[in-house]
Amino acid sequence: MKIVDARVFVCSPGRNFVTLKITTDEGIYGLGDATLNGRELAVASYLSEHVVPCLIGRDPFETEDIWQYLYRGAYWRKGPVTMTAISAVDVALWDIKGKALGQPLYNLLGGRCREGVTVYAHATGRDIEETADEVARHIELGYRAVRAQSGVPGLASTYGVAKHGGTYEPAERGLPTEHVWSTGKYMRHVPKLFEALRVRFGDDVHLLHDAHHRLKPIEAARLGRDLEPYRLFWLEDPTPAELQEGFRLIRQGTTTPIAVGEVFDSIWDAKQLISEQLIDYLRMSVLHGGGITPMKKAAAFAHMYHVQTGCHGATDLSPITMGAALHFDLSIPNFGLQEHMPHTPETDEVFPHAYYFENGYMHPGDVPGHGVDFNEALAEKYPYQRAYLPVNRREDGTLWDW
Ligand code: CS2
Ligand code: MG
Repeated sequence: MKIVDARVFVCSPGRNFVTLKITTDEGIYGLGDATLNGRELAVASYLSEHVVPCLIGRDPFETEDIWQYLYRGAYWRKGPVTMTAISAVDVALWDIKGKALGQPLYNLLGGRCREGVTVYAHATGRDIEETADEVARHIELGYRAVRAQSGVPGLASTYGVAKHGGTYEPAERGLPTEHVWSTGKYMRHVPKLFEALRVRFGDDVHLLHDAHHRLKPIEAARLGRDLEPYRLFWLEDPTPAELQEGFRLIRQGTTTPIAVGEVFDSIWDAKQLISEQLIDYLRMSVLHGGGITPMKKAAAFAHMYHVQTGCHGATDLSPITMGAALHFDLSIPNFGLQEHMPHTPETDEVFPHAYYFENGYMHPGDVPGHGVDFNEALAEKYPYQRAYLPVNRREDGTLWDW
């Protein structure tokens, strides 16, 4: 079997997505997600201009060698643009492999390790009460785990909370909006949110929170300790993770479990975090983490240190990534939890898929490959529109992490 064509599609059914379609001489095609929120065209160009010419004529079954070729053969390694592009190729090739062998992807990755993939939903609100009502709604829908993010008194906006209610979509068309941030206001507020949630919902539902890279390690230790009475399933991205040893300060200060990694594009970004057991969940995804090939290796390394996976699954990762991630989640021994932000109906129409939600679990479906398709004609009706993630500044104007 040979690769005879590879095309990149950029569309915007409600938000921007980049999709790679690789076609073989036997007519089988595979699909990969190449979406990098706010930098979509960089990945599209990297693929079209530099990667696609090298794929034509290759055997799509040679996933390992093609991955090594694209990673080490480029000389310039790592980085979100490069690794998202490589991910798209890798996932598309695994999709082809599954289709050619007539097997759902999970059977090529080790087979089922569990009945279904436990997912967590997003509950957001402008205040504690609105957020608690959203937690209640998602528990009603059957979710066993809910991430709670609420507005912070004294701040006009904060991460994870839609300005006017409804679902949260951080990328905005036009130039980046600027948000104002106060660590003090935030840290005083969050424990009150989780105290209210535990009083209303008791201890059974798993509660999570995303600090979104905004604290210094010692502040993260303090917040983790203040949240201990509410037994969070995890506190996510407590601090920017370039300084991996910085997480020692967090570990020394709290037993609240830590989840990190959605912005990582290589296991090297997490090696010390894992080997020193500074984190409990690795959030790397098959989209930004280089694809299924490296993620299997990352999960195996994490497993040695009691670290479980907690793959990123926001709406800026397309249904192709959700599909591929569910096959990955189902087939590894140290799966922890999968993020599930349902896409909009127009997105689901462009990306028809076999996966489904039932009773708090997601199931990838059993069709060959990853089970997600791409409606090219429909995608054309949603042309790309440049959009950016917001920028954050402290109250004195200092640029801060968003
Ligand atoms: C967030 C993401 O889902 C999460 O945990 O951190 O929504 C993140 O803000 C977006 O993926 C950025 O594009
Ligand atoms: Mg996050």
